[in-house]
Amino acid sequence: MPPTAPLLMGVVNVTPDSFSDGGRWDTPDAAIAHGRELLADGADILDIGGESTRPGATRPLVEEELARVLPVIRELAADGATVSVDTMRSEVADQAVAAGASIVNDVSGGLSDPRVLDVVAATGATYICMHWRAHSDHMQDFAVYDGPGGVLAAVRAELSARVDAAHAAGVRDEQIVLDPGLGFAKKADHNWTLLAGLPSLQALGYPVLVGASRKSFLGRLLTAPDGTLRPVDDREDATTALTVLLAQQGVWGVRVHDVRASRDALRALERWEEG
Ligand code: PMM
Repeated sequence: MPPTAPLLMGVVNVTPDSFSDGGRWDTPDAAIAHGRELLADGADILDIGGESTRPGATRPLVEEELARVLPVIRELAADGATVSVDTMRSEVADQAVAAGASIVNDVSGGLSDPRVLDVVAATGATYICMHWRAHSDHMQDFAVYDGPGGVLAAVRAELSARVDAAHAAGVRDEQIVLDPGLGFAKKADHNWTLLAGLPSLQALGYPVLVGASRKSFLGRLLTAPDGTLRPVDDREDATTALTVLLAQQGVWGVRVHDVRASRDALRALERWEEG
């Protein structure tokens, strides 16, 4: 039996400064229109975020983050979309769920604001718990994995500890999805090791979501002979190839910017598997 197709999570960054699409959808109307396009392209989930996590980013005020995401969540949830809020803040998670989000995507796995776990427990939202070590302004200082088993063993153990914290706050197993956090306190080779080692993370017993779309390890992979990294908006073919490979690994979800390309690729894979 081929694995079930992964859910496609389309990215709606309502930010002026995200690394891949910063500033393109930073008004509520533009973000809502973009979310609708992603739905038409075949997104299963819309991930709406108001804080950029690109390396070196500074954090918005909580009021700014709320003002960015709430109108977008309200409108897209009213359209019937499954909405995820990409936030590390309990106030934002709480108000986002009240506005119609059913998934809390916390890139800090509850480390930045542990009260996010209380909100998840109280609301029953699905919880995407990502591997994370530090805020973006200094996260690359923490891309060191010298212990036995290297990056894979460390990410596995640190995610496991976050699951324990979620349980302690009252979050149920059925709510939890794990994410290796590609690019967050990770060097390019760390990301490839994590991708190759996904079965070891899946063996923790939770669904897994992966966000590789347009990240800098793909830019590095596709470096030109003169040493120039492949630009962010030209990493789509590699991203789509990873969607297919991740589907074959049986992941629960793939977080992408270009939903149409990944949807087309998954259709081809599905048809292939039918024989
Ligand atoms: N990556 C980014 C933002 N949010 N959420 C999850 N769960 N996993 C990720 O890998 C992830 C994320 C950064 O990428 P972006 O700036 O393109 O949104």
